[in-house]
Amino acid sequence: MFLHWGIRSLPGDMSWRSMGWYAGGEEFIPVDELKEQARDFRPVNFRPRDWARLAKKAGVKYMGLTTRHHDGYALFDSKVSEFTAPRTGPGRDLVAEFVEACREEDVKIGFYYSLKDWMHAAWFKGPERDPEGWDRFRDYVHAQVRELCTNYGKIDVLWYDGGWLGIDQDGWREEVPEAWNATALNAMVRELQPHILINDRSGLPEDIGTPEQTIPVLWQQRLRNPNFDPNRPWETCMTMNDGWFYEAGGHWKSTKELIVNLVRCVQGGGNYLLNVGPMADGSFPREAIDRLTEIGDWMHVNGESIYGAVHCPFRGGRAGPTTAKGETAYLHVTQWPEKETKIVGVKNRVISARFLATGESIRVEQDGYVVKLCDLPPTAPDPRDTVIALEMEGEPQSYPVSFLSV
Ligand code: FHN
Repeated sequence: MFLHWGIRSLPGDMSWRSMGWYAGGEEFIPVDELKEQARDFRPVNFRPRDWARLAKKAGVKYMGLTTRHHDGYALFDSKVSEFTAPRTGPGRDLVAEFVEACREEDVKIGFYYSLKDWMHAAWFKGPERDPEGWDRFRDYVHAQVRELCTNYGKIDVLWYDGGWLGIDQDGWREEVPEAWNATALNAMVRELQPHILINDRSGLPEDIGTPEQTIPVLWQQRLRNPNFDPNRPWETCMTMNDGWFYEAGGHWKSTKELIVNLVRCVQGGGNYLLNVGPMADGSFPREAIDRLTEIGDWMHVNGESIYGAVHCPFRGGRAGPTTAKGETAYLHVTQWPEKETKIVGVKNRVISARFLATGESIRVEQDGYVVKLCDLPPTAPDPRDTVIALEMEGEPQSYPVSFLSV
């Protein structure tokens, strides 16, 4: 679970003007106005234990919170900034409360940290035009990262963002690790947090790829980030509706779409970092609560096809995506075929088939590389995604489907 929360949760819509010049933010928010808005940030309904309980019920394994986003407002106590939740507004260290709740619920902890900070004019000028100002700004960034990695115990993921200094000729973001002295920064992080996972947005590959709002498929190399490598750990970060921060209304993805996205991430060998934008008072939007609760119900009986599962070598055809674990293949039927469905390209023998949620057996016929699942009920047992488990003789294998004709 990704959590975008802070003073940018106040407007409740995405109309709030951005200072991000790259986003075409013509209407800039004067710094004084931004600081004034921070005084309205009153998280009176912030109950991080409730966040963690709902996340855990949804099957979430780790939660990443925006400790400081581009607007410069830190949810944690910092010796190098007054623009923080403990000193401006709530008078609380919200990151400390978040960390404690995650530990109480045994959910792993991720810190999102934006390298970019609109409160520092040097960021807008850049290292070339303001080398001295940039050095001071970079020292501020290093100091805050050190605070995050020192003051809150064991942290599992450090999720940088906002490291780009410009946009290259192809429209890709130019993340310049030298500008952040990222090698030294991440060496410090690993010294303080030896087991931590660091994402690729300080400009160095580090441990995790971070495709955004898109789910990579194995053969697709060039995504939002030309450095993306599908053969190393990655997670797709994605909004549940249209915005990262709280936005009333807008288009909310259905629970089915979110479950299918999760399956497609696992099918591609990655994780799904699904975002929630809590309201400024700290409560979750009803739409997010409903979707997380439904995802949890689905995960409760189908989690076996997700946790520790990987890419399945054969596809599910029109029925839907597939995942695999050990000697079991999982067909995620998202387009219900009525009576029967075929899987093509299966190289080894299918021993049995069953509905994963209920254990009910399914009659299966296999003729060479074609497997037919027969006598299926007329309607989908789970219209979001009905998972069928195929017990195989050995780990699932496939023929190169392109050489097969059915
Ligand atoms: O501008 C941010 C955005 O608000 C959000 O934090 C995403 C999450 O990956 N990152 C940037 C846009 O790519």
